[in-house]
Amino acid sequence: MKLYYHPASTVSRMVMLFAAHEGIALDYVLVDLMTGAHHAPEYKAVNPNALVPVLDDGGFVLTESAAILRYLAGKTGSKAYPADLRARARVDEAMAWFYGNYYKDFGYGLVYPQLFPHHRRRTDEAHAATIEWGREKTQRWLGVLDAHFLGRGNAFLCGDDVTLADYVGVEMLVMGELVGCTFADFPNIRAWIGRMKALPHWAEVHAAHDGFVASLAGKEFVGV
Ligand SMILES: N[C@@H](CCC(=O)N[C@@H](CS)C(=O)NCC(=O)O)C(=O)O
Repeated sequence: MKLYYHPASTVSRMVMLFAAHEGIALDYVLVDLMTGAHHAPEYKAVNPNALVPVLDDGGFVLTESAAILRYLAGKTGSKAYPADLRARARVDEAMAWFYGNYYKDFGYGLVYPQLFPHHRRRTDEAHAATIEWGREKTQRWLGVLDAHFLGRGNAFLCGDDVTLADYVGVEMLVMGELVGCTFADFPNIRAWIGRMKALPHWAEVHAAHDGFVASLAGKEFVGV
């Protein structure tokens, strides 16, 4: 199986870390987002969205990180995506929460506008208002994450075992390290991130991310 990916991509890393934990052998095909390789016609023939990641399992081409994670978990029978209907529904619920609620405000409201020129708003005032909005909404979501998902004495989002929701969630949070987020007001979140970081393969999967974070050290950002 091939995975088209970029190592600094949040949604690529979810799949990379899960695959590493499950011992799933993937042939990694680098799509260099920094040079615009994802806009090349050859890549758009693979994924017309011009985004990573993409899984190619013997010609079965699958986009969307959530679908890829579920497909790989199904293929290996991973307990990270439990077979029990209600346990699986909890994992789906948490995954949907991150993609639908959290990411839009945190990623598109707070992180990306501060990092990428094409996310910059047209005026300074509009730009500052976007970031303030993103920060406020993010604070609210983090409160829910800290108290509701992680506030029941559970080690991971859906209980005491790592599930697909943890791979999704933790990558969406550590992305914030790029703009100096420490989640200082949210002890359960910090502890959970620590537990995820202590799992095997974290360092190798996050080498590019860590380098990106280090390259931004000393810059002024608004974080949470
Ligand atoms: N919904 C997609 C999102 C994919 C996505 O946004 N990928 C980013 C990397 S994190 C990308 O390829 N960005 C390239 C660009 O925006 O030009 C998924 O979950 O797989």
